[in-house]
Amino acid sequence: MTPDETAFTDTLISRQVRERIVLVGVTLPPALAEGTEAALDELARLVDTAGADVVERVVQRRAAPDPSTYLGRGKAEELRALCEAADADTVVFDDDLSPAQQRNLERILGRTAIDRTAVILDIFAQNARSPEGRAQVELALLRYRLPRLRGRGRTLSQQAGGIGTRGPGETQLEVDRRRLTTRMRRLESDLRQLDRTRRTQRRGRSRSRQRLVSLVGYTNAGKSTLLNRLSGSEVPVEDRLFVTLDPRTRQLDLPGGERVLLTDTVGFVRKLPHQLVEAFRSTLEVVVESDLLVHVVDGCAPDLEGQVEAVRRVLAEIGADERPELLVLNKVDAAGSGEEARRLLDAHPGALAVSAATGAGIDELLATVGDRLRAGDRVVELEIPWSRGDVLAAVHREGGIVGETAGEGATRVQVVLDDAGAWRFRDFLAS
Ligand SMILES: Nc1nc2c(ncn2[C@@H]2O[C@H](COP(=O)(O)OP(=O)(O)OP(=O)(O)O)[C@@H](O)[C@H]2O)c(=O)[nH]1
Ligand SMILES: [Mg+2]
Repeated sequence: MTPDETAFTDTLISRQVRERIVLVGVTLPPALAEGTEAALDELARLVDTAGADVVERVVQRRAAPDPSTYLGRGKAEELRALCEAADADTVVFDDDLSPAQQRNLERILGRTAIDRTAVILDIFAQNARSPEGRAQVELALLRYRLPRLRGRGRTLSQQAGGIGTRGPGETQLEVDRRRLTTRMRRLESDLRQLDRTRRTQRRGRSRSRQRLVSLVGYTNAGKSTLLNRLSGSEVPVEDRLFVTLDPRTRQLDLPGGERVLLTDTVGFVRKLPHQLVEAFRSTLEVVVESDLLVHVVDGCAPDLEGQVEAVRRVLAEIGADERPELLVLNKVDAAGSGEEARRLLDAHPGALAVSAATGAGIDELLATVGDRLRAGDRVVELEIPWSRGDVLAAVHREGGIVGETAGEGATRVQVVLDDAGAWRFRDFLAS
């Protein structure tokens, strides 16, 4: 491996010592301070998961973020005094900081300033295990770092190996930038290769017409516990955020005798960094192609509706918001009588309450999954131009053909398709 191809796996929060962290949230109108407090509670959990200790939290109200220092210079100077008193190593902002804001803040604060995105990237970097997961996370980290290279140049230069790595007339910053983009291109090409392999495997599955069910939801909602409960497997489960990064797929036998594939994948969170969503796009493709999404909600979490909303926002970002969804309130053994849990069930007719831990409600869940998959079946009329023999062949493979007639330059086919099938052939629906 040349120096330009070595991995940049160092993270933004130190793993050698537990850093002392100050959290900063800003309330912008019309938001309420309570919302900011709740966001900071979650940020504290993220920081703890990343391996650091929160020593202070600050909530500030502002009319609008300051473009150069986010907080405003005066407030940033007050924050510096507070950091000194608390002997803090790093300040974590709940909102995204632009590279310039970050740089200016670091200068005023005299210590590292990072944002929520960086903390989430850090956790992912710690949890990634498979080669693909690691490549995805590293790519997301580099995309985050590239525009911030000036501020972080020191860290990268230390890794660069010094003498011999710098080309004639290149500044250290240029060297860093070149190494970083070379590495990014390498990762992108590795990921494309992995994606091609997966596509081939998927084509095999689509020929067998096995239905696909995906578990989605907020991180720590109990998706992996539910996968284990439903399929009798033993994927890792922990009371930590983002334990699962690599998707796991298991066979699942439904009460009707049908066998489907059940996939557990990465959990979502509010403001999931778009760099991660991008990098994980191919992993999350299984979600986009699912016949049914089982959306698992943690009945013990604060602000259930807010979490449901955050998950749906990520689903929309990956293009899976039109997939049929079954809402499942988990952990009812611990939260069954909770006021918020009851409100969620009232607000979403058809939602089920289960406990992946005790097995309560699981039989009903399995029966409902079967019903929902079958409910999608219907006869659809398609009009396929003669020039699209490939599409006609695909329809024959996937659906039960009811009737077929030749028309003007096109074949009209009546075929039984499920939701996913109808969606796949939506461009050929006869008017
Ligand atoms: N009380 C209770 N705890 C549960 C239940 N299901 C899961 N848990 C706990 O919730 C925590 C998270 O469970 P996981 O299955 O790892 O959650 P996940 O959604 O896969 O989380 P990530 O992969 O980290 O996003 C663990 O401590 C589980 O033991 C349940 O039905 N009741
Ligand atoms: Mg999990």
